[in-house]
Amino acid sequence: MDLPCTASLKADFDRDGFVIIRDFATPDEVREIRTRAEAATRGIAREDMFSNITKGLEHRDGFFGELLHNGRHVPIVETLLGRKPEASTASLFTKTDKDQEVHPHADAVEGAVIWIALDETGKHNGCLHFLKGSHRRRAEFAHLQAHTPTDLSDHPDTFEAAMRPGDLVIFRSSTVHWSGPNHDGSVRRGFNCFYVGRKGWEKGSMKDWKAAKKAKAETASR
Ligand SMILES: O=C(O)CCC(=O)C(=O)O
Repeated sequence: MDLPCTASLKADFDRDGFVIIRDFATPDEVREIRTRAEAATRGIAREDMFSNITKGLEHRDGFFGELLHNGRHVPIVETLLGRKPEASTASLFTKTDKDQEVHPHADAVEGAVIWIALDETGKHNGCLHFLKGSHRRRAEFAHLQAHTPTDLSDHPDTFEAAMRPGDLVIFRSSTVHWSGPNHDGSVRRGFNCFYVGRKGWEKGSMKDWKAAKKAKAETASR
């Protein structure tokens, strides 16, 4: 992976509210995330419209805790946000049901999200879409909700984020995003980490996670 120059990444992130870094994760990394995420989510049944989303992967497999807190993307997120991101959770987003949609919404006012494509994704199978610059027009889009349909397909600032396995998108939590239906039923998985963007990274969840990891290791060695 050739990392684009930090200054241009930051300029794009500040202007659009998201950046895509192509080929960020290697094929081996993608394979490991896929295999572990499938194992960690096996047997989980949910019936609601967000049954395709499994949060809390870091509690199911320490590998995801490492990625969430220490993944190679973390220093990039810090540079783009301009401060230490505070890790919230690691998740798997699938689209197994053809009708599953995540309607246009923003996740939060502060923070950032990373989403790594684990499969090829385009309009045909419900790729992510972003509304460029919407993080700077929060009041205008504050009414949007992930469970309420809003058609922004003809909006001039809509960006269709077609991605290949290993591509990474980093977006501000305040950037409006959505994903449409999976028209062709092909497998479409994304690995995502949420960061809340507050100060106190070392004092907050990182410390809790390290303590939980240590306690687990001590229990296992008894
Ligand atoms: O993967 C998707 O379909 C939606 C992702 C999303 O809404 C998010 O990562 O916040």
